[in-house]
Amino acid sequence: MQKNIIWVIVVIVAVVVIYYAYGFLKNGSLPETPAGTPLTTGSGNASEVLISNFSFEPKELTISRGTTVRWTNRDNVNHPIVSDEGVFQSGALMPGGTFEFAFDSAGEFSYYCSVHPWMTGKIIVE
Ligand SMILES: [Cu+2]
Repeated sequence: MQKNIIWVIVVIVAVVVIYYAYGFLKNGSLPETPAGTPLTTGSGNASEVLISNFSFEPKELTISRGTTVRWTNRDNVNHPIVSDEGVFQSGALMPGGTFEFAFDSAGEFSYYCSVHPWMTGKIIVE
C-alpha cells in the first residue's frame, strides 16, 4: 500500500515537471520585456542611451542642464564611450554594463565608441 502511494506521487510529480518543461520550451527561455516599458528610471532627472546593434539609441539626445545620462550596453561586445572633446570617457563598457555622466553645462557633446569609431552619438544640453 505504502509503495502504491509513492508511485502515485512520483507520477504526479513527473506529469507536473513535463507540463512545465513543455511550457518552458514552447515559450522560450528568455523573459520578454513588456512593450512600452519606460526607458528612464529613477528620479526622472536621468536619461537613457541604449547601445545595441552597434549603434546608440537615440543617436542624438537633448537634455536639460544637470541631467545624468546613462548608457547601457545591450550588445555582446565591449563599447568604450569617448567624448570627442575629452569631456567624458567610460572606459571598458562590457556587455550589460552601464556608464553615467552628469551634464552640468550647456553645449553639444559628440562622442564615439573607441573600438568601433563609426559608432557616434551626440548629447545636446540646453
Ligand atoms: Cu563599439
